[in-house]
Amino acid sequence: MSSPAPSTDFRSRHGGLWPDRADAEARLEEKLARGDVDDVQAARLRDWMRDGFVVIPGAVPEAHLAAVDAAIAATWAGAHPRAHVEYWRDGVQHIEPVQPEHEALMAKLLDLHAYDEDVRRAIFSDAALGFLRALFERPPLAFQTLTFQRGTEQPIHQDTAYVIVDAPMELVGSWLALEDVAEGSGELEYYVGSHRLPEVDWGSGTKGMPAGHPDHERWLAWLHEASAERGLERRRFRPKRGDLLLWHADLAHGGSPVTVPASTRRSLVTHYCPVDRAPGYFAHCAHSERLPHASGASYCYPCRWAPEPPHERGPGDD
Ligand SMILES: O=C(O)CCC(=O)C(=O)O
Repeated sequence: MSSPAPSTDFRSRHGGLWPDRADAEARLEEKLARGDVDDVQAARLRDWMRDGFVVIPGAVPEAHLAAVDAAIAATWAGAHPRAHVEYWRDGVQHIEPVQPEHEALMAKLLDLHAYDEDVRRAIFSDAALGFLRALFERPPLAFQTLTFQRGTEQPIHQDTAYVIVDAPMELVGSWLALEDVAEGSGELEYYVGSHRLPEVDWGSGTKGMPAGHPDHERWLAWLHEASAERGLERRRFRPKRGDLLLWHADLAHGGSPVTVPASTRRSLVTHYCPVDRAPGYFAHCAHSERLPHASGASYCYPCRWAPEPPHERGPGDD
């Protein structure tokens, strides 16, 4: 896996997107003057540069959300035999083909965008694509989706440690609310502005954390300490159904504790990079090609089984 050449223009040794450049404000003014972005997009880009995330209310229309609900229900009922779930039991991770009984285990559905056009329409909403195009300056590639029913209680982390792209800082996450999110349901939480925390060096030559690194727990604790030292606000996301939050590759975020045990918090999470970048799994496992979508974006997915012709490929085929 390659990393972009280090540049003094960026905070990170691994480069980034134009809003990460030292002269991002001036670049934004130029884009406004040229008409490349409008006032609404410019305000969102300023939020992004300052806070490391942006919220777009009502990003996905109700009819499209209802179609996603139906796609999820159909998947649980067995409509996509190749679809997989991930769940944890006694500290052990399980990834298995979907079975109806998984639904009760708080399992997350993996990569539904691979099977379902209604899911693709939702992850490529006009609102999401407008913002991603402005950030990437080229079309996006959706390379992973996760469908949650409940709060994850995942410790606050930066995706760059776990979600690998050959240009590590050219990664964006999105969180689409599939229902109104209530207090105590394990809301997504994040430190506002934490995308600017000092960069961690795992000694791997990339931003990815080598599996089982002995400093993992220390790093998780440090994210809280460093955010608190800088007075960064720890905020919880309580969206309405259809609201979308997009976050920067290095925003420290996670799932808050579930204090109302039976509560659901249904959401669809997507990871995107620019279409000319490669997700880390391209080097390690069978995967689809970059498949064009009618929206102008592209998508791909890892294969958790032998590749099927014609558009699935083996590791390192690219
Ligand atoms: O939804 C959550 O609780 C956390 C999701 C998350 O952190 C991620 O997908 O990177």
